[in-house]
Amino acid sequence: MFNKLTAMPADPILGLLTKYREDPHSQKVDLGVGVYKDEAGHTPILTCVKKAEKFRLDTESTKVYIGPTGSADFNQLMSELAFGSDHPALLANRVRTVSTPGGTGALRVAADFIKRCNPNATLWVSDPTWANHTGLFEAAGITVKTYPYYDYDNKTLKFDEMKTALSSIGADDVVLLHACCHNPSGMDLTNEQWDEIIAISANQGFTPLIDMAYQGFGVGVDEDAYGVRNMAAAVDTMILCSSCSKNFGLYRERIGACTIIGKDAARSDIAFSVLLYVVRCIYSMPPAHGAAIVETILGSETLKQEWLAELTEMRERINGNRAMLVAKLKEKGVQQNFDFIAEQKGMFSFLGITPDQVAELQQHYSVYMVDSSRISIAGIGHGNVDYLAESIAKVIC
Ligand code: PLP
Ligand code: TYF
Repeated sequence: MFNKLTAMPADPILGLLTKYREDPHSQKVDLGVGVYKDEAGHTPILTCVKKAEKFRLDTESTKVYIGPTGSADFNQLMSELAFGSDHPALLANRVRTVSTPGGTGALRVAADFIKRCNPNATLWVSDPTWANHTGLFEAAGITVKTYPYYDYDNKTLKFDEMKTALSSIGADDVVLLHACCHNPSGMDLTNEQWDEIIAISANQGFTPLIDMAYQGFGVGVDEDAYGVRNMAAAVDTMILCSSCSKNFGLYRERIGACTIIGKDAARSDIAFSVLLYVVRCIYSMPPAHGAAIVETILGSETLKQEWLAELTEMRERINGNRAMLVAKLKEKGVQQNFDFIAEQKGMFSFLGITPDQVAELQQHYSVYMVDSSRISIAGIGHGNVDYLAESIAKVIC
């Protein structure tokens, strides 16, 4: 049965982590996988999460099946977090949400749902996009194509080309947009650019699928949802895939949400029944523990304030790292302009160096990043930034 199989390549991002762990170098630097790390290089459990977990442990009375939608409270609080509690789509009862196993689960549910809406739909993703997007949607039998996005030469957006490409996409297709903290480029749309993309989406009639894996990591919880909120107010149909992995630090609990918005309440109900059918066919029901933590936090004003403070601390550390790396590179005599790193948002930026230079950094200096030269900014700290900047300077100068 298994004899005809040929080996698949390992996940290039997660594979780096294994290599890094096995490297004995005392000054090794991990800029690979996108997880938040503190100054000590540790990914801590948020204090608000610990408190919520203790509360659940003390009060939980059953582990009975939760049903395919997951927790109704979690779903409601997550859609309010994404859209704001008084959003017109919520008030018009057009929003339907299911809890999912992480943002990845939300994307896979969305993929199978799209396949049922239109088996011939093409999904358009930014060039570049998160490495898993393509595989996830192709696994559901969806054709994936790209629209221009990041300008590697000028470290900016190919905004005019992006608009031209989106202006030729029709109502049968789906366009995937990153809500904020674009993975892998760190290059986000400004609010004014979002306004233009939203106008094109409404005009063309395609369905926007917004992937929000980093709400609160860019500018702030509300600011990062600008595109999500204004898109949802302007189009008839939309899909939102959210993740609680980064902003609640719940990576291994696997919790996220898939939200659909239909043209009116009746059509949203029909679409929701299909969404639930899709869920039943994949994993039946989502895990409950992560959702219980998030709903406890978002449902308590005190814990929510604590969460917002911890999220702000994570965001500010990352932004501080961006500025620190740029300053250190200058200090080490690097002539090349890296100012763009300080201006980009979220966990990632491309250094913009060649694959050979990436390999040299890994082999000679034990500095780990994805082949594309994407760096995970959270891996930088006061303790390693000198060594990191010196290593980069030696490789590129
Ligand atoms: N979407 C993007 C853009 C991501 O970077 C990630 C990775 O963290 C995900 C989705 C999936 O997140 P999760 O770990 O919740 O499955
Ligand atoms: O891009 C990243 O690094 C994060 C984490 O299969 C991640 O999104 C990477 C690979 C993967 C799942 C999550």
